[in-house]
Amino acid sequence: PDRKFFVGGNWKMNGDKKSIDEIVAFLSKGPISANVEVVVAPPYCYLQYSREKLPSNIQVAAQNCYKEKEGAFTGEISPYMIKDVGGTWVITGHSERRHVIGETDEFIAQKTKFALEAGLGVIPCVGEKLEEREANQTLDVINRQMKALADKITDWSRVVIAYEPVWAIGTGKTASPEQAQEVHEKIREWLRKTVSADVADRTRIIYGGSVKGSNAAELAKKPDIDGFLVGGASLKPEFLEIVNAQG
Ligand code: G2H
Repeated sequence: PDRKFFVGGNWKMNGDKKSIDEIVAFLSKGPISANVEVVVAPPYCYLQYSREKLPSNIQVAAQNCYKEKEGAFTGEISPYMIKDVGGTWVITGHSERRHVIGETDEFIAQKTKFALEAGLGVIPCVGEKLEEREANQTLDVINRQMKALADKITDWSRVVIAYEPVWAIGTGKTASPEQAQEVHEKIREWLRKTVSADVADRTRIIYGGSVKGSNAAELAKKPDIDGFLVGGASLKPEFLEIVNAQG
C-alpha cells in the first residue's frame, strides 16, 4: 500500500523567535527527501511566525485545538484560527494533554472530529502507560482510545495516527522496533476489522517516544511504521536524519 512517510516535529512548550530562526535555518538547508511529508508543531503563539519563515515543503501544525468554531471559550483556539494563520494540521490527544492536563477519550475524539470538519489534517495520539503495559493492558487501552476516535471520524484520508507509549516519551527509553511494530500492526488490524480494509491500508501510523537520529532508521524499516512524531530531537539538526530515515 502506498503510504507516504510522515514525520512530525512536536516542539511542545519550547522555543522563542531566536531558536525558531535556528530551526528554520537547518530545515531550509535540508536536504529533505521529496518522499516524506514533514510537519512541525510550534506553540500557538509562534504558528504564524513559523509559517512565514519556514520553506514551503514544510507544513505547520498546532499542538492542540478546541472543538468549536468560536465563542466564549477563554484560552482555547479554534481549528479555523489555525487555518487562518497558515496551519494545515493539528495534534490531538497527545499524552501530555491526556495525562498532564486530564483530557478524556471523548473530548479528544470531539476535537478530532471538529478539526477534520474544519479542513485540517489531524494527528490523534494513542498510547499506554507503563503500569498498563506491565498489566498486559496495552491493547485494551489502545483499542479504547481508537474506538472513541473511530466512533466520530467519517473521513480517514487526513488522519495520521501516532502511537506513543507513555513510558517512552521524553525518557530516552525508545520502544524497540519490534515492540513498536507489534502495536502498529495491531492498530492496523483493528482498523481493518472496525473501519475498513481500505482505511487500514491507507492510514499512516507513526511512532513517537524518544525517536532520535540514531534509532530512526531501524524503526522505519518495520512494515507498519509509516513515520514518526518527534519531540526533543525535532529541535535539533538531528531532526533531518529522522526526516530522511527511510533512505
Ligand atoms: C513524544 C515525543 C513527541 P519525545 O511525546 O510527541 O516526544 O521525542 O521527546 O519523546
